[in-house]
Amino acid sequence: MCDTCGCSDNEKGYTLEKPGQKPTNSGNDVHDHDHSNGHGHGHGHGHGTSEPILLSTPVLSKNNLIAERNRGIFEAKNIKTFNLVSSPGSGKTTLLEKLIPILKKLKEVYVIEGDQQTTNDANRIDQAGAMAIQVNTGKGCHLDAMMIHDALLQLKPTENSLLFIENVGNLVCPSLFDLGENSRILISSVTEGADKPLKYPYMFESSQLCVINKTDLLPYVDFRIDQFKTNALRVNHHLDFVEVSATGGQGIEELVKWILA
Ligand SMILES: Nc1nc2c(ncn2[C@@H]2O[C@H](COP(=O)(O)OP(=O)(O)OP(=O)(O)O)[C@@H](O)[C@H]2O)c(=O)[nH]1
Ligand SMILES: [Zn+2]
Ligand SMILES: [Zn+2]
Repeated sequence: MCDTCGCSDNEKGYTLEKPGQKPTNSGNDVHDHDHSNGHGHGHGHGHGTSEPILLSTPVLSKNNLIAERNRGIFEAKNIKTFNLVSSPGSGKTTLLEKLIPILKKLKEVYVIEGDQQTTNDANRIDQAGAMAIQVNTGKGCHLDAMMIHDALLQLKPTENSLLFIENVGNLVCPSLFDLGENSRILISSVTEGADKPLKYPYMFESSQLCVINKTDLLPYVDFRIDQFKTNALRVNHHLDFVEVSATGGQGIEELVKWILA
């Protein structure tokens, strides 16, 4: 997690940006230095310590309080919320591009996009026809509940809608941060290897659905789906699976059913 990188202490070091609009700067530019000097530190304090900061308890309990507030908003407005987590490039945005035109026929769809930099993904979602807002986390490697809370104030999702949160591509830190979502969907592509559930157990443990993506590439990669599932079930025996090809469209209907169930 962030014990050494200190990114959990990233208070207000992020920006919010809607496609075609100027970013809302959170004001506090705490990221004017890098970590290449070999010591871990939280942001917003001096460099006088070489001790890694143990952030877990206070940072996570503060996050959990705000996540509960988000959950209350979602429940009150009957907004079904999904936190999409994965390693970089597993196909989260491509999947959303496929899902949006289908889901839009049934409900309003909103997307909060999380990346360290760029509005590329929010622009892609905008093109796909859903309302999107981009959260740029700067050096932070995950979204937290406060970022979602702030993004909601701008996005203003309507009652009975669907909200997808595309987390920062990272199989480690996002697992620790409850955003107030209904479900966590982990996307794992066949190019990543069947051992990922064992290497990154917390993410698999904390997810409800695992989407196995890029199945069109199965003939070209050494990936055994049965082995992957066995590994994932060892970590979380409640985990559901849907096998898809986001680019080809196979399995998307089954994924839609899971989302609407
Ligand atoms: N062959 C194949 N390629 C895919 C599939 N899904 C996504 N890709 C490709 O994988 C690359 C990454 O896809 P993205 O949708 O940008 O992945 P992402 O998870 O949103 O990436 P980050 O937001 O950067 O973490 C792109 O070149 C996609 O075209 C798939 O089902 N099959
Ligand atoms: Zn981190
Ligand atoms: Zn993406």
